[in-house]
This record gives sequence, structure tokens and C-alpha cells, in this order.
Amino acid sequence: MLTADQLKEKAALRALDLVRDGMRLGLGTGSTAEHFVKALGARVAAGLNVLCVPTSEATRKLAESLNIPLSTLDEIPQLDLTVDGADELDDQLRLIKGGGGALLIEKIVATASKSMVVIADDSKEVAQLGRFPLPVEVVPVGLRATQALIKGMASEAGCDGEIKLRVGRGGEPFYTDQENLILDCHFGSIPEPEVLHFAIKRLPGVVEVGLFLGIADAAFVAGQEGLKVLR
Ligand code: ABF
Repeated sequence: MLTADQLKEKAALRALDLVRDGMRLGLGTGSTAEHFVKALGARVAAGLNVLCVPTSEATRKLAESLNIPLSTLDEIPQLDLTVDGADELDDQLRLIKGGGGALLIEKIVATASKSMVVIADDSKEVAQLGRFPLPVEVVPVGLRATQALIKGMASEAGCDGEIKLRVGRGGEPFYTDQENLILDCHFGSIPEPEVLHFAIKRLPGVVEVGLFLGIADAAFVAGQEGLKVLR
């Protein structure tokens, strides 16, 4: 019986098979992506030549500590491959991301990549998205108004539930790397992710929505029975 962490590592190592010399990579955030970055670091130490763009400060620090060559999207606007975790995924490769608070840069980096591959243990697989609270990144100005507007728009899109401001360990508001706030939307289920995404994304206070639709090209999902590839 493998632990959840061993399953995450298994998925991460499978994604490493996709990496070729000379590639420009997007590096995801979270504990599954961390396995990928660590394994990539070992390959770099052994002579692999890659140039990488991290999706968060945490990933940048980890990659730096492993001497993985880093750059920015301003220097390399197109990447070959991004490997990242997810909080939920369905069989159409629609994702909820942002549990770690890095959804904005994760989405920018994934969208700038020719290919985006999700790595996950099978606890992340769901028949319908929404059990995991949907993170929505918002600007601090007008927070309460934006929160109320999201609630209304979401309800019209068939999603009701509590919308909570994310707080840190000490109870203080959680700020993203870009100094924005996160509203976690406890919908329970999202019957039509595309409809909800469109409805919320158009609100001016909303920076980004943690729904990744039509972005992932494949997913490596590790379970006790083995590794599944979704395309
Ligand atoms: C990132 O890390 C996020 O988008 C997602 O919230 C989270 C997944 O974390 P973990 O791999 O630790 O479960 O990919």
C-alpha cells in the first residue's frame, strides 16, 4: 500500500519522462509539483539542460536551491511543457487549482506552454468538480462588493454556498504573491464549470478563477492499482 505522498511522487516521476534536453519548462506549485522539481533537480545535476519558469515564490526558492536554471515569462514567453498539480480534476481534464494560492501565475504559465500536464494522486479525481472549495483571486479594493457579486453570479450559474475569505494560520487575511486576496467558494458541486467561469471572470474585482478549462493536455494520476493517463 503506497502512501498519498508516494502516489504523488509516482505521478511526478512519470511526468519527468516527458522532459527532453533543451526544453523550456513551467514548474508548478504544491506538494506533488515539489516531487517533480526535486526529481528534475537531480536530472539537472546529472547534466540535463533545461530552462524553467516557476509558478510561485515557494517553487522559485526550491528550484534555486537545486541549481535549476530559472528564467521569467518576460524572457521566454513560450514554454514547451508545464507540469503542475491540481486540487481536483474530472474526466474531461477540467481542473480546480489554487488551494496553494498560486492560481494566477499557474494559469499564466500553463497557458503560455505548448503542453500542460497534471500530476496527481487519485484522491483528486472527481466525477463533478466543486467538492474542493473553488479559489477565486480578487483585488483587495471592494472586497465585500466583489464577494456579493460572485455570490449572485454563481447562484445564477447553479452554484450556491458559503464564500469565505482565505485566512492564514494566525487568522490574518492570506495574500497571494501578487498581493491579492482569495475567496474560497464552497459550492459542493459545479454542474457547469464553463458557465460559472464565464460568469465570475467578467467581474472587475476578480483577478482569476481557479477553474482551468481547456488548459491541461494530459494528466498522470497515480492510484494503488497503478498509473492512469488521461488525455
Ligand atoms: C498547486 O498545488 C495548486 O494549484 C493546487 O492548489 C495544489 C495541489 O497541491 P498538492 O499537490 O500539494 O496536493 O498545483
